[in-house]
Amino acid sequence: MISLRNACKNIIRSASGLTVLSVAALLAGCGNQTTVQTETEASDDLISVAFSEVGAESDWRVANSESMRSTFTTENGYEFYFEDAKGKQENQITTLRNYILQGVDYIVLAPVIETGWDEVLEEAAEAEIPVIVVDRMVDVEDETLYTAWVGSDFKKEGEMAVGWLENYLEEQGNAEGDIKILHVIGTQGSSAQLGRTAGLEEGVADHENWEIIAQVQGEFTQAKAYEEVSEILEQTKDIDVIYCENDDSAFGAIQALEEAGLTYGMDGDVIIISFDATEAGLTACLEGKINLDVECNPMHGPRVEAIIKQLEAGETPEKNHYVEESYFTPDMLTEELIESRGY
Ligand code: GZL
Repeated sequence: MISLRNACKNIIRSASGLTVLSVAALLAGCGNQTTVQTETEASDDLISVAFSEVGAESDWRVANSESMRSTFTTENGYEFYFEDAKGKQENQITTLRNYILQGVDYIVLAPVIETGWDEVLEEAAEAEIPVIVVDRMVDVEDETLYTAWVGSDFKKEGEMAVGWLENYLEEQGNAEGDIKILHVIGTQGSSAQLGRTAGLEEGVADHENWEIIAQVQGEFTQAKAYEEVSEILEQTKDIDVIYCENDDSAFGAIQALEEAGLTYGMDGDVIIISFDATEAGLTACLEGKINLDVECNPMHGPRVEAIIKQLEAGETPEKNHYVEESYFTPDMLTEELIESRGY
């Protein structure tokens, strides 16, 4: 007796070369109709890796998707499936269910937020499909529901920013002055937001002269951050620091500051702190528009592949794989360094 998954898998395997839709028609007998986007040909001896991505909300996210695509190629021995959830958890859950029905070998999940994954991860476990979580974390009752996680220590990123701000204010002879901080939050409930926010809020709690005057939802996008910061600037221009939880929202804040006639960056009145250290972010930093850009490395493709290779070899990978990260200020940067980083 073969499991439903293996029956579906056998249909898929024998359907190599068919279009996804015709494969879907074959799968119809396996349950609800499903269509999944394959980015490589189906083949019997390829390892099928199915990735559910958050979206394309930022330069960081685009680089993250590209790292996965360029790793899981046919030439490297993979059949790669990719779905962009457009920032919606319900889309990711539907995608995961399609992957389970498809009978893929591995699921890779970049979860938009931490909660709400228990049920679908239990379904993946019942189908005996290992799930590797990348970037943000999942908060589940039973941590055996995912095989491994690869990503950043987001609270440490926030702590790096706070430590830099302490030193910078000291150097500027402003360690004791009142510091008014506008906090541009990333996607609410995402690990990156939770960690970077915790780092800042603990830093503010440790400095009685630091104050968060407002927390606005930047949602990791330039457009939303611009909209929210513009609204705040209509109420007050008495701001010393804007703490943006990614580069795209920093660009939105900068756009709003320029329209309000305020100066910012190395030679301006408002200190700009950002995260991600993407090419665009580091270029703005080199130009002195961003005072600090904390690195958050999106190149998870090779890291996920290393885990899959261990699993294929019957080895047990570490559960959590933290990426080593640093930060950048204008004086640390050159065009060559930025060019060399690959994202
Ligand atoms: C961080 C990642 C965040 C980035 C944003 O690992 O989850 O999501 O900081 C992206 O640019 O949108």
